[in-house]
Amino acid sequence: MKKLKIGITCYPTVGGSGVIAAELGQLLAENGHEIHFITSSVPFRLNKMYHNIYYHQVEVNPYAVFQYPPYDIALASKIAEVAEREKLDVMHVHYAIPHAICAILGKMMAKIGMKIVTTLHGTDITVLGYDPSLASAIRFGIEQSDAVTAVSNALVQQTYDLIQPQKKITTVYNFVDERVYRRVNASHLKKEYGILEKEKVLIHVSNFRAVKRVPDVVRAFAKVREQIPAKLLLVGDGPEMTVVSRLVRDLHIEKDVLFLGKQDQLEELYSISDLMLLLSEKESFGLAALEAMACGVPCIGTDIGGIPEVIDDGRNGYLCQLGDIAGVAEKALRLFRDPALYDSFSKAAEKTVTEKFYSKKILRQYEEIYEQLVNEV
Ligand code: GMT
Repeated sequence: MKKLKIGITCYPTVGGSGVIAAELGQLLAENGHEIHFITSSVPFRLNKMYHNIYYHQVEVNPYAVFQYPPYDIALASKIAEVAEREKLDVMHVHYAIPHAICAILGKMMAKIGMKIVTTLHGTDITVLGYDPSLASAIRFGIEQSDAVTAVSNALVQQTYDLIQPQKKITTVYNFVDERVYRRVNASHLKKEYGILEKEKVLIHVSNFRAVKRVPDVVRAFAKVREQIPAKLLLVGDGPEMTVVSRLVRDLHIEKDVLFLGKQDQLEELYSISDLMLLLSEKESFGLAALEAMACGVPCIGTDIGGIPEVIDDGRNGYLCQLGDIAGVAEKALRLFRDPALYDSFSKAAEKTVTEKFYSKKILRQYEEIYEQLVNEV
């Protein structure tokens, strides 16, 4: 394939969409494309030097008269500046609003023929899509993009239901970097955290927003722990943390719940875990579940959004109804009490990643989209 100049915009802070954008940029660079990140700070997973990855910072003017700093305008101007100077072939933005709108505006300012690819990640549709004041802007961003992808079939359907755009939306699943996400020897961590060999380790990783239903995770864990020795690793931080800490205290399980805060090197934490819990009420994909599965950790998730496209119920994990805490605990115990069943789930989890969500396969799907657009007359 012809090597392209590709701009990428995402929210660079911790979050699945930023992770995917940063890792996609690295894989594209490894395939010989020239990558220009145009973001408000360096994407947090972008921690290796590549000669063909550039980073252009969006500076927002703090002019006192502005009640709200104009990030969108600053980003559009930066996209225009970079696109024009570097002659970008493609601008790939993650999130319909504001990023697709900024790319459309940037392209108009730059007056060049660059193509715009927009990837929908979830909350831009499943939360903002319910706001009537934003729905037309989201529809505009989608319809004016040259190609639109979404991270699951469920999200494609939700976008059509909520936003009703006249545009083809293609599912391109998320992926993990298999070189990073694999089972590693991190047994020293167990000792350091004071986790006993006989204890099962459950893990939850998220940004602790209300949609993640972390209290359900804690309640399900408390039921498991009534039956077998177990520890819960809570990884991440966010608005629900106070509620979660209070619940842990009220349930008197403080000594078995470890609040680890925001962490890198998640593969080490997954490698000491036996089960991942993702009990969200909205989840367009569930990248954290995929990362855990890549390390051989089965996952129990809610039967919501894109989670059933990641968890194959009864094969590599289990699905439960939202809020079915007793069901989650019962399924976790079933797995822990049957080592042969557990082993088959763990192997199936790894296989799902290498077959359905293999990074090279997903990379190729994005490359084909870019290729088709730049070859259009
Ligand atoms: O889940 C979040 O709160 C973060 C959000 C984001 O923008 O990073 O995650 C969304 O995108 C991820 C990557 O595609 C998906 O794995 C998450 O399922 C999705 N979150 C929701 O739909 C709530």
